[in-house]
Amino acid sequence: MESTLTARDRVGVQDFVLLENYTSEAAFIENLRRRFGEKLIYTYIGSVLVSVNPYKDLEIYSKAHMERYRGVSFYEISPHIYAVSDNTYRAMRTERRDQCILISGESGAGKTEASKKILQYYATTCPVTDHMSTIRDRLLQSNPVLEAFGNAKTLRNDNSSRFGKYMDVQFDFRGAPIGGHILNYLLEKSRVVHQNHGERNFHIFYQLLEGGEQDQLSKLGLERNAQKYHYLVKGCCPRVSSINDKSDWKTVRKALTVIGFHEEEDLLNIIASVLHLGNTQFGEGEDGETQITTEPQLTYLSKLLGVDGPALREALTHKKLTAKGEEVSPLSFEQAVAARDALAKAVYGRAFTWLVAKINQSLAFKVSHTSIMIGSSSVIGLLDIYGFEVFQHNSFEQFCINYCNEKLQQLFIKLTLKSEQEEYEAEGITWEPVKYFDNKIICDLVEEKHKGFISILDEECLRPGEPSDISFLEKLEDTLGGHAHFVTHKLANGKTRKAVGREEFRLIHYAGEVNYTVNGELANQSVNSTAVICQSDNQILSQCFNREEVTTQKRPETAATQFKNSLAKLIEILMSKEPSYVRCIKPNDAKQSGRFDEALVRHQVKYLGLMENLRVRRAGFAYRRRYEAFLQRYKSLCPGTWPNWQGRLADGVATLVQHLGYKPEEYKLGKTKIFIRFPKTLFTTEDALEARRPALALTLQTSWRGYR
Ligand code: AD9
Ligand code: MG
Repeated sequence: MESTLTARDRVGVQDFVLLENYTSEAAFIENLRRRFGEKLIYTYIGSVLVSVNPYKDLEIYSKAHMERYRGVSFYEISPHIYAVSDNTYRAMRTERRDQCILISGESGAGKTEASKKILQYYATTCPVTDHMSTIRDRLLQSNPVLEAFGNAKTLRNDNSSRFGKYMDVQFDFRGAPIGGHILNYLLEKSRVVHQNHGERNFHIFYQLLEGGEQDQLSKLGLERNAQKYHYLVKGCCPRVSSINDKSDWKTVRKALTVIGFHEEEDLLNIIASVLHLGNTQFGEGEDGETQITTEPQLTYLSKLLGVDGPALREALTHKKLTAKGEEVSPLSFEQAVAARDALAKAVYGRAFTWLVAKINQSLAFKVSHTSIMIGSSSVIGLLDIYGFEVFQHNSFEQFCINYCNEKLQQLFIKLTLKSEQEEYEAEGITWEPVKYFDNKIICDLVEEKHKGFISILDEECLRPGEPSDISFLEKLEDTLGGHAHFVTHKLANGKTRKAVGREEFRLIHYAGEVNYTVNGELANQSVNSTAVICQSDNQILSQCFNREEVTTQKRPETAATQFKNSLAKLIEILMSKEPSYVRCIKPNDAKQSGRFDEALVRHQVKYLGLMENLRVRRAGFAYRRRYEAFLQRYKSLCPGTWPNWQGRLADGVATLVQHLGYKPEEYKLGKTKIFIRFPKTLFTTEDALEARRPALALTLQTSWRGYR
């Protein structure tokens, strides 16, 4: 018994539902810390996996590890991302129900690594035939390509995903991967033209300059020196010690080949054109009008973008006053710079979306190969999406990210409560209502028709004349002034502690308070449709920009509405599947192994809503287990059930718990499972078992067990 206690004390419990003091945040964090200290980075909250980034290779992802988790019951073995992968896969196959794995956490917490590990698990353990090996390779190779174009070095993560990603992996009736589909969300386009100190632009630019062949670069008019490009040096760190741009370039090229990519020249032209746009400078001509002062750049640009030089010059220095462009007026210097940056962002952003579509084509399930399988395939979706963000200055991008997190939290609450309730009902056990904060009120505040934040924003953008940030803020105050979760400078009186600036509004999110700046909010809403690019003879650009959207009289949707709609679709997709959750935590801000910064972890436990999660999960009962498994494990503790119970399973369990002295208030017997209210009861039984079988205690010592 002594050794068990020591092991439990040392490595904590592997399922938080077994914490004695489950409402205590301190106990929660202490359990995480102990396990992290023992290099046990995974812990469950029921079926939710909590993962702490170790910032070093732990050698727990080998093929042998994968094999250990194959077909093994979730709670029989220490927590692992492979346990979630395998459990999800088996649920898909046995229940024939689509699954999804939702991975969340803040930047650098390990979401993308987790999603890659899941994909690798399927690629390695699922059955494949020759044809399918192509799909499997493409699924794996889509990652380096998307990361090159969509990831960047930030202060928080050297390989930070600057877009949200949802990926469906499709399996046939034999459980082999046969296709995939990716949805991308909100690429951080502002990074194309600006980076904060210590950050970089998207990896692909540096990869091309470092790894591209000399004649390739010459053709593109580029020099092998990132310092030469304005768009690449704003963060003052073109090189990063953890990144090898040259070898990454090779990896990306290879991945593009596997995906079956043929438009490489056009793609390179686009990357290079963004760099030339960044180096395009303006000055004042003799007539006082703004003009381009860097002629060579313009020549390259016209060639790379495949558009007429004079038309491009005009687009960068003049604005159209009529839809057809018969009348134009010159842009000021600042306006020309803004037009140039907007063009760079639009070109890059749309090329990224095009790339995703291209990858989707190559991952598409081909009917001709295996038409008999149609209708019997199932899907596992992987969601790797940005966690809650709070910076010194929060803009529209943070607003969208945090709104997305509100929606996912809402989904989580709904589905977790629902599945708990359903299980109790199925087992014939009375459901005891759980107290929790329902964040629907905040989702409504953002998205409700006519009176929600996004509706007000749309209305303001559609108003004739120049939309103004101030009038927008006033409108928000008029409509949302009485809302408990909305605050502005004027409305602050006592609702919150922190100050709100005059150009800010504050939302009180489920995870905390965030001030957002409205500065430029409205200007950012117009979805760029740049007429000049519609004439491009670059294959990719001509598909990304079409004439129709320029000539149409209809106002395009605002970026906020587009995001809201894409989010609604995502929620619909997720709702139609059975979810599993991976919650990632970053142990320190220094990207160092072995360091556990309690304050930082506490903050994330709060923002991920983990205490709430635990409370819901522990409502009523800490532990539940199917009769046969319970009996199998503990039958040796009771002469009546040892060596084998011959009668009904429920009677066997009743005999066993009676012998063990369980009090009526400590447990309930359902139709197929036993429910135990307190961890203590289980611990006593476990201790008794280990006293009988010390050898078992030794083998399991490093991962103190938590059974369900
Ligand atoms: V962001 O929101 O895209 O900025 P992520 O995706 O949450 O972020 P990522 O998966 O990229 O973080 O992890 C950051 C870094 O942590 C990785 O580059 C690895 O160096 C490190 N990491 C993450 N998970 C693991 C792991 N399981 N084992 C070892 C890890 N290292
Ligand atoms: Mg990521």
